Amino acid sequence: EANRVAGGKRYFLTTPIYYLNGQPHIGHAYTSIAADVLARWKRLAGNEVFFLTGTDEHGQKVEQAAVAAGLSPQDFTDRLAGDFRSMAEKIGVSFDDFIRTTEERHKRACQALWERLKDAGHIYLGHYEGWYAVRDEAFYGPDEIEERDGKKVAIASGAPVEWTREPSYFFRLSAWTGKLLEFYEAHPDFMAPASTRREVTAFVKAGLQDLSISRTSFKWGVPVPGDDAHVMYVWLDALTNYITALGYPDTGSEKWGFWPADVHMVGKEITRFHCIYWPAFLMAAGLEPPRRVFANGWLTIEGQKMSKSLGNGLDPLQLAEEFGLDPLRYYLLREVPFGNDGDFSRRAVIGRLNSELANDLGNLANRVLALIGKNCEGRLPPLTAPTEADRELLGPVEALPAQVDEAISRQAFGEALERVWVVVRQGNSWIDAQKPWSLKKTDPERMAAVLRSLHTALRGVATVLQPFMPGTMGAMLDQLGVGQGARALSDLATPLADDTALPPPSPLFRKIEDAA
Ligand code: ME8
Repeated sequence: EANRVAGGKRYFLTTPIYYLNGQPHIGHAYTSIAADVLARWKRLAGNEVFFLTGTDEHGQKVEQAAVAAGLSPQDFTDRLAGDFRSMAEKIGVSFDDFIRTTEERHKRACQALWERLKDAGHIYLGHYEGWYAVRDEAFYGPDEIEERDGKKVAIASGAPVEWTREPSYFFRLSAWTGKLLEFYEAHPDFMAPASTRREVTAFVKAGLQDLSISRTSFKWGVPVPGDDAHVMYVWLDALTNYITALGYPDTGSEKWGFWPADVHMVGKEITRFHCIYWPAFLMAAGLEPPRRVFANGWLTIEGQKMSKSLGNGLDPLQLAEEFGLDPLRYYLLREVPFGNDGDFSRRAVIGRLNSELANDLGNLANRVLALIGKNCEGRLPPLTAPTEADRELLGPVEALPAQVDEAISRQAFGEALERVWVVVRQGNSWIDAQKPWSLKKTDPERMAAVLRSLHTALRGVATVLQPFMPGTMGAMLDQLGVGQGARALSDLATPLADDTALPPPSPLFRKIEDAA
């Protein structure tokens, strides 16, 4: 059956773990909301989902931020991790686990991975000399830095770099150049979008150097087993979070069955770590690499780069307050093809809220439900054999779950929404063509059948939109009389009982006047 969506699988997905060096902002919310839509969709399709998010708490950058705040790193990170966690909850991120890299389980996993790599001969002690950017927690080669205003900075990020010389353990990354290229070749879906795949492949083709994976110049990190003078490089520490959460090194557990990850959702600036270092570490440790890394593009705010000094508007909670959480979530995934760079603009949010949510969808639902309330005593009209006209409306509705699934499974969230809006717009022209309001006197049976078809269409639309707008679509399904236990994709095959009593409808979206 072409319209069926396959479920029943284990699905493991992650967000980046965010650095605790400042407050959460809309950029973090962007990746987390996209990952959340994917997690909710996979659950709706009947999969067993494990959705991981959390915070990256070690490293010099966090240590320096703690000092600047006048707190110990532990107190500082405890406080900020709470902010990140509560932000995630408030924007509807339905995580199954929230990992903090300062947890004991994580130290254990990092040290176990280290020992495994060491025992297998992938780690050696040398010493490091080179350019280090604290802000990026990354080393740069001489060709990757330049001078700006008399200061040496990393070309890619603009972060100031310092000449660093210290003893360091190294991971033999140079040995993985060929194996990584083979791996990319054999797994065309491993990296997306295409721009990421091209950039990462080109970088690896240029040849990889061994990677410094320990530091002695500060203490805020996971101690290297057997050599307390060193803490682990924060990216080795951070990437390990994805297996810590599955209980590593206990690979016999039930939870471990979620490895390899189905997708790591990340921002495009951290693809080098996820697409090169991470699979190399894993393969070296005899573990499977993740199935996929998807890199979202970079968000600007009203055409401006997001700056450290947080303007009010960048706080996702304030934006959710201003526009409603669900319109905000909808906008973020609708405005630009996911994977491209994009801009956050208040006018554009308001435009989409007013036209697509309030007019196209909200009004259609309200019109249909008001007509059922008025003309059918608030009871669902009986199911009848569909006419050709009904099939014109309902055929595309039935095809929606498979189409949306196909788009969401490759993280094409905007395409998924466009598919749904094709049906929503069609619903609007269909009701105008069928004119149920004028059938009451002439053909009440056909009026009832038309309203029933529209109800079926609205149920299909609300069901597939739940992952994007969980609160509002929950309310819409309430108004449609769809019980809590009948909201999965598979429930769409079972029609609602005739005569189901529907509550009085109320508007789903609140329009906003555009001040500009
Ligand atoms: O990099 N546009 O953490 P981080 C789009 N701790 N996405 C944005 C964004 C923007 N303007 N700003 C932030 C780290 N993001 C590491 C990750 S993972 C093992 C360790 C999102 O706090 C995007 O997903 O700097 C980006 O990759 C992430 O936040 C960076 O968060």
